[in-house]
Amino acid sequence: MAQDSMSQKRSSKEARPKRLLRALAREGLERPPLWLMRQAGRYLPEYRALRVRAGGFLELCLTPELAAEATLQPVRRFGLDAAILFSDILMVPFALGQGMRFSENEGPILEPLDGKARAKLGLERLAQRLAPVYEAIERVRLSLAPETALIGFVGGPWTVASYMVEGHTSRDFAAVKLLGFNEPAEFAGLLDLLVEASATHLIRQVAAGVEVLQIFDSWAAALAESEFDAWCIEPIRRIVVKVKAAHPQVPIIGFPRGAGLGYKRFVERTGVDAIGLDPAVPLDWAARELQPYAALQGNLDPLLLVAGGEAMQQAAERILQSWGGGPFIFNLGHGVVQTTPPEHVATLVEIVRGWRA
Ligand code: 1CP
Repeated sequence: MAQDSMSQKRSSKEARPKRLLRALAREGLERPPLWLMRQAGRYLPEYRALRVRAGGFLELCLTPELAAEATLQPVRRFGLDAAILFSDILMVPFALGQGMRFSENEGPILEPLDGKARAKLGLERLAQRLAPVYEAIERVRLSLAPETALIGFVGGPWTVASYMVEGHTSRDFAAVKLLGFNEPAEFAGLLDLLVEASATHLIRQVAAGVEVLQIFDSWAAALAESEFDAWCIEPIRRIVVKVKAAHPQVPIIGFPRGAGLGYKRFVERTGVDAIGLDPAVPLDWAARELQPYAALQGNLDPLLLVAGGEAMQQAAERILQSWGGGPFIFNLGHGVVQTTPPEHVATLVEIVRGWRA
């Protein structure tokens, strides 16, 4: 009898659609789903151990068993509503044939993209080079709880192009902007290649088992209005069209970080289902101007998660009050930073779980 009611309970739980998918379908929920950008990574001791085992970051991304384990670690520890595939936005340039390495201290270092290196880039080996990523997705799906959604992703073409052209993290984006201003046809060709590669990679991630997609345009704030339209909005709009043609049911979250007033045009023109917002976005403005058209995602300052305590609690509650009545996904306004105490993440999960609209 007890056994019976337990299995009944379990099957009714399995039948309930995942909370993240419900928010993305713009259902009103009693509490929002919660996941965190960069929820896997070096602030977790179990991740640091895994990275040592892998020998390097690229090796970790390209060994399906280990990438699946890194994906599952934060979900296991905190019980979040979604897992995000452990991978990187720079897997696309890697798969296009640009040499790269990840240094412990300097971050990504990419092969200089001179004429010769640029001519070498191509889509031919994309599927083969990214096969371990799709295998990692299949593995994650096998061990993920039925209520947890799996998110796949790519970088926005502008952000990925910035790493490809600059060769590393940039402060001023001088090389990539000057390529765009001085050699517009050449730069348009690079963005076209990235649109094609990114759409293909997203479509394959869905085929392997991801249920939600996010496009990270992390450096959108560096662009003036007309370049924001041409280099951020337009390539992402084209990716959304291609992905929706193949998988109309899969929701897409856009994250043009730091877009300011441009978030509104981004939502209107790209066709994304949800919009990721950085910590600087005013809560009332987003509720009024964006939430009627797209689910909101964000926007707690990642340093408040480092600080914890009252400051974090009050900020989290302000966000919940402002956005929790409509379609909303609780998240940070950018990724978890390395100095974050894991206990603060557990506290944040309790705050969001305990809140009611
Ligand atoms: O040393 C290490 O262990 C590597 C650190 C690390 C990690 C954990 C890198 C190198 N990438 C990742 C994983 C990662 N990157 C994920 C999956 C894990 C998760 O979210 O839980 C995702 C979604 C990304 C996306 C990513 N990579 C972005 C977009 C999001 C953002 O933070 O703006 C960007 C810009 C990158 C580039 C990148 N990868 C890694 C580094 C150090 C960088 C450079 C970051 C920078 O330029 O500031």
